[in-house]
Amino acid sequence: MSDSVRTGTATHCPYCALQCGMTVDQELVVRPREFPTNRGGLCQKGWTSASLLASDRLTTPLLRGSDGTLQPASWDEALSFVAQRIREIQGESGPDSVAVFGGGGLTNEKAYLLGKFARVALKTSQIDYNGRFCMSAAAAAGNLAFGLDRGMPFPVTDVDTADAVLLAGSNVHETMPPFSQHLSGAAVIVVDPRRTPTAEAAALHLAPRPGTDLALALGMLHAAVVEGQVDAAYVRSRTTGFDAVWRIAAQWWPERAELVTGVAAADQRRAVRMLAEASSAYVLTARGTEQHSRGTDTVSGWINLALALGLPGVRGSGFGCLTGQGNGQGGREHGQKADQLPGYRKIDDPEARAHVAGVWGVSPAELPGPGRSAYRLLESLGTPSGARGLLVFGSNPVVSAPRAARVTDRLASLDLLVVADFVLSETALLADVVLPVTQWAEEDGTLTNLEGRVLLRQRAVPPPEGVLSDTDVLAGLAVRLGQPAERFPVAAEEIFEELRLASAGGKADYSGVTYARLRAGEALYWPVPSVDHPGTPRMFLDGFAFPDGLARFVAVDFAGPAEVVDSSFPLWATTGRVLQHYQSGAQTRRVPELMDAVPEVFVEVHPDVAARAGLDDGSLARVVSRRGSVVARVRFSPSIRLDTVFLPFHFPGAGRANLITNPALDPISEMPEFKVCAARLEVAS
Ligand SMILES: Nc1nc2c(c(=O)[nH]1)N[C@H]1C(S)=C(S)[C@@H](COP(=O)(O)OP(=O)(O)OC[C@H]3O[C@@H](n4cnc5c(=O)[nH]c(N)nc54)[C@H](O)[C@@H]3O)O[C@H]1N2
Ligand SMILES: Nc1nc2c(c(=O)[nH]1)N[C@H]1C(S)=C(S)[C@@H](COP(=O)(O)OP(=O)(O)OC[C@H]3O[C@@H](n4cnc5c(=O)[nH]c(N)nc54)[C@H](O)[C@@H]3O)O[C@H]1N2
Ligand code: SF4
Ligand SMILES: [Mo]
Repeated sequence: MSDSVRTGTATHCPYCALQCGMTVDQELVVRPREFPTNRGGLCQKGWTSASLLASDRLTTPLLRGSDGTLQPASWDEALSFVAQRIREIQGESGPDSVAVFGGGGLTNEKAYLLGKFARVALKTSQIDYNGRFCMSAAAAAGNLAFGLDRGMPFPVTDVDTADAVLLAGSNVHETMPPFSQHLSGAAVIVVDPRRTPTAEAAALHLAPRPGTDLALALGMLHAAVVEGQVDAAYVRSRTTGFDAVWRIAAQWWPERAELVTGVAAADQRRAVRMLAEASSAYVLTARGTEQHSRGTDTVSGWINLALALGLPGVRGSGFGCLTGQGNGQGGREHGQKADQLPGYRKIDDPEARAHVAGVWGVSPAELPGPGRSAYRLLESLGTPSGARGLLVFGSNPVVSAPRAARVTDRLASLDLLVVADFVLSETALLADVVLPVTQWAEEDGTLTNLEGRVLLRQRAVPPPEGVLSDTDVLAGLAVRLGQPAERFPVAAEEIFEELRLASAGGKADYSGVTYARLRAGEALYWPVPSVDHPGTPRMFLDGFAFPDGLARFVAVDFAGPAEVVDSSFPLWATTGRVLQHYQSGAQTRRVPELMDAVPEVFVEVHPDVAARAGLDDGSLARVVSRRGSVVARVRFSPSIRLDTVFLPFHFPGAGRANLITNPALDPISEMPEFKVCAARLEVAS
């Protein structure tokens, strides 16, 4: 037996952005591996991740037949059919009549090739991806304040030595369990309306009303100023714009913030003191604080607090956003976003267009401009101004998009829906063509984890017969659409070589990253502008990414959620995750151990609130919003706020939390308001 057979191939988990190190062997046994983010730990999803390699997956293309059912087809039939329909639709209605929807789970190579496929082979501007639903608000706020967006601009292991960490809207104990190791030395402050396992383990739990985090951040900034905790020398030498921010925060004395948020003024002051008195402190945000119709402003509020305390760009302290999907960071850098080209370049910047067009061998004028952001793209499908055809790679919007009933209706109205996936997801079930693709352990590719480190996920096992990689699919379609084959390489390393050139000189510069360096185990954090550059584990130590090197305070004020509660909808509903399920659940609902642990959707509700609605623990509730309703099992939670209920969004059909969510969009990032809507509880009949 060779060594690699016995110990398995070193690779990384298919799920979240922590990208825990693991090995996978020929028997499909997963073992944790020592890696800085997980230090030999894995969560239950990681341990069971090989299950889908063996069972309940697609191994043949499917075409919808004349009887309306999905029928097996050959690859040539399926790809030729798709190409033919694309030609017909675009011939009638123009290039933008075919759209593309990508995902933050795709490798860098796939995300890059998908963006190129859309702009060059389809010539469509209509491409966006599920990352818009994920960290887009934090990315926008990071760009505004620091001139650049790298979720954590420092290695995860830097947090190990922190004295205090504020987690705003993050439930890391369930969403990235091994990350908790990095918090063990710190006094942790958790901001979450629910008493999650993360809040339970914290030194201080602040439980604001959903959608009021910005008022809390303003109250805390006020407290910092009044109690003399602002780092005046830092504010003077490393930032600009404090005065305008203070003019707003001056009106947010903690007692006023308490009225809005429900967080005691004394606790606000205590939290600020903990951060200010720590010699090493971090403020980290996640989806709880970001997925709001004022998500960017809210993150700006936390950044303003961090800047006032002198944390960002200082060794041993900092501000960061905990990116979520496996390649949530890389997925937003290489051009599957409506307004971007590779290297985190803007698609409307003439220099960026000229550079990327040069790498692609086309003229800059041929590249389309910016398209619609994710929800707008989905909502416009099948309407007179929207696309008639859609290709989905790496997302399951029937379950995960806001106002899911409307989105499902739009998808059903398409003339062509193509879904590449390895399982028959709820979105694939609606498709005209389903293309079965290889999975993580069956292919090579790079991902960029939550700390901006580029990782090589290596092929560990051969794919089953009948499946192709996403890159084969894109190349197969591109050639059938008249593109030269050499323009659409399929081998990951070959695509990466092109990505290096395309990203060179951009903000996210990968030109110095090579597979050889990654195979040799080098820890490469972008930017890596040349092959002899060591990478950039810590950004901003010498200055922020603006010509003057100064960070920007951004003047923001609290506005509250996009809808209000009233006598018909008296509660705030919020949504999120449980440990055992991943996202839309397309993958984890197919893993028996995970389904045994959490088999169905539930609604967390305070027993007193449930009683008032006539609901018992374990009974079925209908949670109703102004957009629809979801049926969920009642789970009593004596620690949740009396005005708040919580639902996980991992379940299909009538259990979709997104049947009730509000698609109100943040004007800056176009992030939907997943984390708060007005609702009521009824007994489900
Ligand atoms: N088990 C599991 N792990 C995952 C994932 C998964 O699906 N399952 N997905 C991955 C991905 S893509 C992501 S983006 C991350 C997400 O990771 P997290 O952001 O940690 O996950 P969420 O559960 O969406 O939201 C976190 C918390 O926000 C709270 N919250 C709700 N409303 C508010 C509010 O108004 N203010 C504040 N401060 N908090 C609020 C919720 O109660 C919840 O506990 O997880 C990654 N890891
Ligand atoms: N109510 C509510 N809704 C939410 C959220 C919330 O907190 N509350 N969170 C939002 C967030 S943060 C996110 S990230 C989204 C995620 O939601 P989705 O975009 O639906 O994410 P997944 O469920 O991971 O869907 C990925 C799909 O692609 C497939 N897939 C995985 N890898 C590949 C690949 O390499 N190639 C191809 N072709 N397919 C692949 C999987 O099998 C799965 O079917 O949900 C958002 N929706
Ligand atoms: S924490 Fe994330 S990367 Fe690690 S094992 Fe769990 S899902 Fe996989
Ligand atoms: Mo996410």
